[in-house]
Amino acid sequence: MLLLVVAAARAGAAQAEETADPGSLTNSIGMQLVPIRPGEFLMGSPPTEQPRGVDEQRHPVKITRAFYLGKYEVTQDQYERIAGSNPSYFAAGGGGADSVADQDTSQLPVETVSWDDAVEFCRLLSELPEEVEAGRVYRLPSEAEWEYACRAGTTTAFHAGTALGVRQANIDTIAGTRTVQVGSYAANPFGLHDMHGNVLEWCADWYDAAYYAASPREDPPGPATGTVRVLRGGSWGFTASSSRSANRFWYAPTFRTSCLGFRVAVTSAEQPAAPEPDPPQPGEADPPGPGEADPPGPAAGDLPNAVETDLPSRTETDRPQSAEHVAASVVGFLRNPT
Ligand SMILES: [Ca+2]
Repeated sequence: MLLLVVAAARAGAAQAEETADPGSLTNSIGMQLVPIRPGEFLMGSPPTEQPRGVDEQRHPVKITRAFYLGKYEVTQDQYERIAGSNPSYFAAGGGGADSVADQDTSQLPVETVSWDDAVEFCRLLSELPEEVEAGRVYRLPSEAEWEYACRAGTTTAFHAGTALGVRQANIDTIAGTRTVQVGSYAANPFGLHDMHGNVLEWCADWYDAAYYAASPREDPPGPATGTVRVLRGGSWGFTASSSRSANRFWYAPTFRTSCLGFRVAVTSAEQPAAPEPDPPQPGEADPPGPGEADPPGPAAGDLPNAVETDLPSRTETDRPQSAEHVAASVVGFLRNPT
């Protein structure tokens, strides 16, 4: 009987975590992390994807090191437990408290955090004794890691396809006026939630519009210097096009608004194991190799060897998201006077 109860409980847990990867881990504060395995992909967008920025030149990138990435954006509860405070606008005591008065805000993503705040959170989390013992050093994902994980083998404008609707992500709509609980929308093929929408996510890199033209093909680390840091994925205050997998944003590392949050990455001693390939079937002439059992992506032989050059002749100031970018910034400032 006990076995049946345990089995039933496990079945229930499996149902609740239908996207869980068998190689995922849960850290000492209950944060779930998904293994991201090495692979190649085309970073940026094709010229046919509109609207797009001139900084999205599509080029091949190889991620050579396995890492873990937060299954969800960092929550207000997690942030407060580690940093000792909750700066969020959509929280009791925050400027947007009225709009979440009846909500449990602990599982909303933390926002109104700067790049500096996010990096400090990673440092403090890494110093927890349990995390030190496990050899987990937390950091922000690189811009390339973020897009690789967001695309999860897809080549369309969004991991969910060529368009993004309000049933798929928390993006700007008449109804979408605030953050929502992390994981409220379906995960991408890697099991990651809210890569599109909810809060924009800080990446480790400095931003440089011209970086893709000269970046290394393997594990590009971002420019050596800069004045603004990269953010990815759009937010509740931005329209769908700003959530495109290739879309790039930037803000000063000290900037905070209610649209900005983050998720953590970790390169761990507990390296994700490669999935077991399916056993070859009788009569199968060319069984898949281990690499092919990984999430789908363009084969190395399909990757062009150079940055695509047939870019639209628009200037930086023509970025299609500029108007809403500025609008959301203004909204953020108005809602979060600092
Ligand atoms: Ca997000």
